[in-house]
Parts: sequence; C-alpha cells; structure tokens
Amino acid sequence: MLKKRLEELIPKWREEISSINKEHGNHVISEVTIGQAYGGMRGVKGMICDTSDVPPDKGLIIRGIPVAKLADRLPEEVLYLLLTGELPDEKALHSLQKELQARSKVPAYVWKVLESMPKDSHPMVMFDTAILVMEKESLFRQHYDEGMKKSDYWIWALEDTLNLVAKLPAIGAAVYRMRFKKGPRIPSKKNLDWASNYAHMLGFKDKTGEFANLMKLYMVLHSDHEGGNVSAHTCHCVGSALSDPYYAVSAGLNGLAGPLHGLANQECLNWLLMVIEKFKGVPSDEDLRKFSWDTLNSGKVIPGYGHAVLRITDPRFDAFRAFGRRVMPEDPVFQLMDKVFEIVPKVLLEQGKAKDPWPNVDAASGSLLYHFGMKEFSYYTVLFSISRAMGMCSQLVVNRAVGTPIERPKSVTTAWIKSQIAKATPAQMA
Ligand code: AMX
Repeated sequence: MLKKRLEELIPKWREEISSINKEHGNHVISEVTIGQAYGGMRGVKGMICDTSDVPPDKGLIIRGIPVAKLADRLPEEVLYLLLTGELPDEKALHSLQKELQARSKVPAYVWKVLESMPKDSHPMVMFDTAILVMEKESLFRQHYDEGMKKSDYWIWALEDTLNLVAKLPAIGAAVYRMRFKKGPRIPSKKNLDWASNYAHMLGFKDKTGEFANLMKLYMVLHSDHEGGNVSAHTCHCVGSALSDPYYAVSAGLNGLAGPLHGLANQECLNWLLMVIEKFKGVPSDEDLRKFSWDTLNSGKVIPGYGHAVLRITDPRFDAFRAFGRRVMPEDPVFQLMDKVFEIVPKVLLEQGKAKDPWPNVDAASGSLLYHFGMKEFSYYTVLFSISRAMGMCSQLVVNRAVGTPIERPKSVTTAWIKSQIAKATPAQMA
C-alpha cells in the first residue's frame, strides 16, 4: 500500500519541483559570508529536505506536524509520514507493519561478522558494520547494475529502505547483548510492533510495559531532524552519488557517532552521574551552579545543552521530561536532570557564549534509559541510529524520487578569500 501511495504522489512532487525550478530557478534564497564559509556553513540555505523542518523557534516539524503531536504515535506511522507526507490509516499501517515483519530476518553472515569483531569494539562500529556488510543485499545496486531507468530509482531505494529498517531492531538488540555479554540473542515476536519488538529483543524485564513505551517514544522523537545536520547531510551527499542506501546510511551513522552529534547522549548521562557521585546525591542549586561553572572553566561543554539550529528548549526534551515525570518522578538521576534544566541555561546565559542555552534532546534521554537498567552509555547512540535511519532512508527515497542530482558545492581557498577582501570596497567589507 505504501508503494502504491508513493506511485500516486511522486508524479505530483516531480511536477511541482520542476515547475518551481523552471519559473523561479534563479531566485536568490541565501547569501554566504566569509564567516559562514569558515564556520561550518551555519545557516546557509543550500539544500532541500522535505521530510522535516526545524524552525529555530519551534523545533522539529515532521511533514508539517510538530513532533510533540506525534509523541503517541508508533514509529511505523512516522516512517509512513516521513515517506509520504501523510499519516497512514489503520489499513496502511497494518500493511506496513506486515511488510516490516516479513523483511526482518537478518542474514546469518551478519552475526558471524559481529562475533568476529574485537570484543571491545564500540557498539556504533558494530552496528554500522552490520549495515555495511549487508550492502550485498542492495536491490538498488542490483537494479542499477542491470540498467534501471532513473524514474525507477526510488522504487529500489524504497525496497532497500524497508529491508534495512525492518532488520535494525534485531541488529541493534544483538549488538547490545553481544557487546555487553547479556546472553544469547532473543528471537523476535511476531505479534509485536517494531519498537516493542526491539524492547523485547533487548531483554529487559518490563512488567509495566513502560520500557517498550519509552522505546516507541525514543524511536519517534529521533526519527528525523531536517537535512543539514552531520548525519543526514552525509547520508544525503553519499546517496547523491547513487551509492545505495546501505552505503549512504552507514556513512551517515559514522557522522552520528561524533561527540558533538549523536554521541552527546552518552556524555550527558556521564555528566549527571559525575555530579551525583561528587555530591553523593542530588546537589543543592548553588552546588550545581558552581559545578556547571567548573565544567565551563575547564574548557568543556555542558553536554545536552546548546544546538546548532534551535533557540528554544527542544520539544523532544519536553516529551522525554513528561515521560519521566509520569513514570519515574522519584528517580534521583531523573530528578537531577530536571534540576539541571533549572540551573544550566542560566549559567550558559551568564557566560554568554552559547547561542542556544537550552537543553537539546540528549539532555533527557539518558536518565530515562538509566532508570530501566540500560547503563551502558556507549550503546545509546545505537538507539539513536535505529531511529534516525528512518529519516535518513526516507530522505534518500524522496531524493531519488524527485531526481536530486549529485551534490557538488564549490569550495574556495583562503588565498581566494584574501583576494576577495583585497578587491572589496570599504562599504562592502563593513
Ligand atoms: N556548553 C558550553 N559551551 C557551549 C555549549 C555548551 N553546552 N554550547 C555551545 N557552547 C559554546 C561553543 O563551544 C562555542 O564556543 P567557542 O566560541 O569557544 O568555540 C560557543 O558556545 C558558540 O557555539 P554555538 O554557535 O552556540 O554552538 P554550535 O552551533 O557551534 O554547536 C553544539 C552546537 C550542539 C555542538 C554545541 O552547543 C555543543 O557542543 N553542545 C554540547 C554537546 C551536545 O549537547 N551535543 C548534542 C547536539 C544534538 C545532537 O546532535 N544530538
């Protein structure tokens, strides 16, 4: 049903983009300053991403719907939304769930590869290796090699997407159990939704069902974050060379593994636990304020705070905090996380460096996982990856559907910049 709906929608997307390009292709939407060229292209509008948008004053909006309004949805519903721009009705959801279930068996060679890796490999490396080693399954590559038409690219990108997304819970759970010696892999259960199945395969006791609820929420909240962040942009760029989704998603995840990006969630919890250890519990406001200043004065960032785009408290942080308040209000790590939210923005504002002193999504998630006994911080980015793969894959499908060309921005040299400065009039340089 998903493919059928896309077959109906894609001609309209193509027509719309082609007419915008034809009529307004020369309209200027962004200028680039020297500061931006040296500064990570921050704020330069130079690419299109239709799956989601992150206005600095609103936070994540998936296909027109603010993420806070999706917090009670299943990740499969959000995947359908990312791909089509519409939430599925019950029939379409059921059909997608059946598709994913049918494609969820992981090839046996993946387990052999994982088992042969060094025992101290980072879980992200294991997860990413599993994805890359499955590249031989790519139907996109197979059909490309057989000479498929450009207009069919999206069909095989979609096939790869569904095949890959379906397998990620089993791979992610296996990485957890293997890497942290939790016992043999747990077989999936057919009657469970995608995220509950993941929770089940991880192997935590979950009498109340709240751990599964947390996994559903986690998977929805991290699913996409527009196109310019490191992981999405990397995936987009690699995919634009028509490297298939296995290559492209794997590349994106290598970016997600960076400490300023997806790895930040493991650093956040580390910081909270360091505070608890130092003060033998939740500290007073004054002690926390001093400790935050100590972190800054030692030249470190306060993990979980700040954002390259957002200028408000991340709505995803709010959604996690609401979950914590409902499920674990007495938990000391959660209480500290809540207190940090009261203190750290004031400290960052006082310091005056961070453009965004508010918490991002990573400030909250670790304390919730810790509560349920998931204490292996280095694993947290894998959770992030399972979810974010949905957004990255959806972007790939949309890009192949609308014929996005190979990406090739122009770089310049510092000598060229100097020559521009020399040529500029004083008014232009002001
Ligand atoms: N603590 C201390 N200093 C901070 C800070 C924080 N949380 N956030 C920003 N700053 C500092 C920067 O280091 C920079 O200092 P510099 O001028 O000495 O280099 C200055 O404030 C200006 O930075 P910015 O423009 O506000 O941020 P950015 O766009 O360059 O970087 C980010 C954004 C997220 C990397 C940064 O805020 C940060 O390092 N935060 C902590 C790590 C973190 O939470 N990362 C998670 C991001 C979300 C994700 O991808 N998962």
